Amino acid sequence: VRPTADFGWTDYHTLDEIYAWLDSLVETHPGVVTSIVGGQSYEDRQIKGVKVSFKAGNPVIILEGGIHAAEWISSATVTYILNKLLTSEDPVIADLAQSFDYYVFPNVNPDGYVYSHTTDRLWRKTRRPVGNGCYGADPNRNWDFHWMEAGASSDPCTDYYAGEYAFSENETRSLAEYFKSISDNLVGYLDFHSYSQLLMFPYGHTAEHVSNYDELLALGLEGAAALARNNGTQYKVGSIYEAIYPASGSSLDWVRGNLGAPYAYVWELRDTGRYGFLLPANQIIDTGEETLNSVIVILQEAKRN
Ligand code: ING
Ligand code: ZN
Repeated sequence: VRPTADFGWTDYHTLDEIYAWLDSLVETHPGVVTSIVGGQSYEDRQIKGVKVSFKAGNPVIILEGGIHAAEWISSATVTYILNKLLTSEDPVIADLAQSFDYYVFPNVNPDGYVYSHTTDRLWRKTRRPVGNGCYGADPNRNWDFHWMEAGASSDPCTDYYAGEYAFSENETRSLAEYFKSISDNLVGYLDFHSYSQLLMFPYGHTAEHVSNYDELLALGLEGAAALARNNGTQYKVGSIYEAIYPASGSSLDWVRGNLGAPYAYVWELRDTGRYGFLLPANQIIDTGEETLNSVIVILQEAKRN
């Protein structure tokens, strides 16, 4: 397992490597980084994360990655941003690092992530046997908020299987409990998927606008402009329902609908289909850097309010 200094962002990492790196941060940033467990998977792996807190009582931001196993750039981008929060000498980033308590989970679907490394590179779901000889529910359709109302399937053999009932999956059920436990001062939820180059916000289950739709749209457009600055990468901005497709039972809708996080965003990272889920590792750093630019814009606004 690679030590921290060599973690690098030039290759995608295995789950064990990412978890070892998270553990190493506790040693390299004592008093700032603590190890946290957000939940448990069907195959009994931890949903491991870290909390970054420079001072007590800050408002809370959650970063979620890897809910879909195939989307490796999601986990890589979350670790990239986490590393910058801890090490950047840019005063803007250092200030944002100190202004919030961050709960960071690069791999909220660990069984799926392992399976995508060992067996099926394009695997999306969890890994529980769910009937008809098929495996896994879509962990981004299984949350208990307008569950199974739109853009989800009741067929266990499809990629968009919502599960037998809301929170039927260990991963989503345990993670939701954890999120509730840290939700007192929750202001932001930043979620990362791939691919399509979209920056989106709730809701996915309905075309109806969330209460701060206008602000989320305007801020999203500012974020997308900042994202384009380095490499010209173009993003579209809108609600999930409008920008991609109806989708209910997602973590983003649940966090917004149940916990009320005002700044809830999801990135569909690079690219637009040339490589799709198989984004080459030599694009991780550029993706991380441009995405961080948009994250900064959103966090600065969250800090002002
Ligand atoms: N896209 C996401 C999906 O779960 C999404 C889009 C994100 C929907 C967040 C709802 C909430 O379908 C991919 N590629 O997984
Ligand atoms: Zn996804």
